[in-house]
Amino acid sequence: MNEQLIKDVKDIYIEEFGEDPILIFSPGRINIIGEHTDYNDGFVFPAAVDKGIAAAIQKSDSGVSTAYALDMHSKVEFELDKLKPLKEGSWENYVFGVIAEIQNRNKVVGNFNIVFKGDIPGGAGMSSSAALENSVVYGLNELFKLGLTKEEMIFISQKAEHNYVGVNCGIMDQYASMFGIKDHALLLDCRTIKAKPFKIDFENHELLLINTNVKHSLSDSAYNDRRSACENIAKMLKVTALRDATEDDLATIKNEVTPENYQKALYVIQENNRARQASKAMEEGDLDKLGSLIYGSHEGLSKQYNVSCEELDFLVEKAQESGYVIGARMMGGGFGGCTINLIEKGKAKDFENLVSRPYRDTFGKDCSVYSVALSDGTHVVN
Ligand code: GAF
Repeated sequence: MNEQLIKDVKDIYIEEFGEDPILIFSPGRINIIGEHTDYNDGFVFPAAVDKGIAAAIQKSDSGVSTAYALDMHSKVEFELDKLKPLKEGSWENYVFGVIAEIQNRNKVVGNFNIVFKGDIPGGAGMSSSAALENSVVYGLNELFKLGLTKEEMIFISQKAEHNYVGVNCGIMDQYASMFGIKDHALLLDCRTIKAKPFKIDFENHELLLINTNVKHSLSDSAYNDRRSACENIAKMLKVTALRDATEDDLATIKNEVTPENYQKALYVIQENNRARQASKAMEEGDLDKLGSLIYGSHEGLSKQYNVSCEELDFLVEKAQESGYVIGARMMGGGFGGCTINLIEKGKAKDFENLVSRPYRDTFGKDCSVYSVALSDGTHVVN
């Protein structure tokens, strides 16, 4: 966790509102494998990271509430009984959405002030949105003693995203951000919301992110379209979700769906199997197997699910050429953001040198390299 972030929100809170706030840190996430499986009731393998959102929050007796997004230099005053979504892309929707969803559960929130700031690069596919939502719901739960469980809080965050932000996301991001465990990744069953933690200690390998610096827009209808395509096919197959279908089941309706949607459903079924196999490979310490599943995931995301882009494909190809990256794929919703790479320890600099120049020459912009530390989930900072 970045101590400076915490200090910044605390200092500004005191400067603006003249009293000591409660401080919350809420992390972003990575995902080893299991992409676009969460809203199909499937398996995902995320972990919280040491980058995220710091929030300073306290009650207000001024008769209004205030939210201050330091990164955007943007401050808004609002009344709790007059909340409605603002235009697409407004950062306020994350805050308003969480409050509205708490109110929908008949819990009473009083006026408050919040100041927040983050260090997750925008559009990196590392879930700055879930980190923000979780920081707000967690902070309000602390402040007004709402008695919400962590599980209730993540569903509030998810609903805020659906109803105020307009993205019909699954539960992976909110779960990972809330329940993260230091040095662990979580194999989450998105149907039961039960996770198995795996200590991430690859001996000779590590995880490395490369950001394409291409910003995706999840609320771009592409995400929601894919979700409804999956749900329609599940309905045609008379199953609750694609998690319950096999490749053979899908083949029975091949002529009734478009070839594009057939490939998308096939991807989901295969990716769900890859996520399960990945957990087995981790249990057995079979990193080569894990790596090839990760490459397989990218192939599916790119060719079947169609959520990659040239920049992501380029970075994965370079990883394959390197000889020391044993698995690489795009991570998150897609259309930009980061690749996640399973790379031999000590080779990060070599890889950076291998990709940086050709990336700039090809796309006219730089990519950025981050190493990640796996961290605890949303918590109060003392
Ligand atoms: C985004 C969504 F928010 C998640 O729920 C998940 O579907 C992911 O894309 C793709 O795996 O991060």
